[in-house]
Amino acid sequence: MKVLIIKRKLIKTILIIMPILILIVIGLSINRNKSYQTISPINLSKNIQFDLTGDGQNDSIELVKRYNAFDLNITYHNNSIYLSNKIKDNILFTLNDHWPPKIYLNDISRDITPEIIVQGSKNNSSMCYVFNWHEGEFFNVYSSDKNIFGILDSKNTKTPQCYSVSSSKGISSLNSFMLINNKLLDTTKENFDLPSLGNVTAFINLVETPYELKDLPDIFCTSINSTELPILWNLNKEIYSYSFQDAFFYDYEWDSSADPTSLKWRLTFEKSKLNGDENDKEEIIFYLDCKLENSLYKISSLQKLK
Ligand SMILES: [Ca+2]
Ligand SMILES: [Ca+2]
Repeated sequence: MKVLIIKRKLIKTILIIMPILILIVIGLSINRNKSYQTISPINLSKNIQFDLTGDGQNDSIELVKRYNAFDLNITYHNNSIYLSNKIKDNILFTLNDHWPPKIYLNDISRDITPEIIVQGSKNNSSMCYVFNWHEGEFFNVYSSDKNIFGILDSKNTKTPQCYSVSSSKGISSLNSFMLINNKLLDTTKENFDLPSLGNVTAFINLVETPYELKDLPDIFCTSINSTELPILWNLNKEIYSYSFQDAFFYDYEWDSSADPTSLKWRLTFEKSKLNGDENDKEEIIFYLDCKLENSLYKISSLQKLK
């Protein structure tokens, strides 16, 4: 009789605890998805440490102003290097208040150590570099003056591919590569298209147009949150003008053939006061989500920072 009561109690306890455990697991997985889906560069104002050399020891990246230019200083294994020493003219980026450098870490070569992707401006034009750690040294494996850079197959079963493209020249300027065994493999001849580029380019044009449009082009998903589109009518274009600077993107959901179904974009624009002087400029940032809808990649979410 006693054994039966204990068994009942045990079953009761399990019935109470199980749903709680399931809820905790679901909650954790949602949180993991959330943090995974943010598309933010490294916050250089905080002293955040990363292992850039794959030895389990944290290293640090610091943005510094040096010789009238922006430089990146990396401290690792008691060494310290400037990434500008790894490129031809020794200037990563020129100083620019409304177009500061952004750093993204992503393991493009899938060897545990992240590649360092840096976007910024040199004499008011975009510049992008990829640095890779290999055999005890940092190397500049890729440089481009195109203003859009991103990664497809970023976290699926395929090898990640990087893409760069000029927003003004469009798809004909598309360039792509993979990093295989720390060597760059040019895949440009195999890639003719970039999912969501068409509608993101239309979005860039929409923001740059010097007046507010009455009707929006057909680039948004019907499911887009109704609070998000009004952002486009609140840009005060009678006072400000907008000029696209650069963008970074990656894919984060795929279909059964590992083709992307969802992509995230981060776009920066120069916001200038009409009739203002050179100092009346600032950077504004848009976050876009693009989803495959009826075989088109449409914008499913739009957010503005600043
Ligand atoms: Ca390290
Ligand atoms: Ca790597």
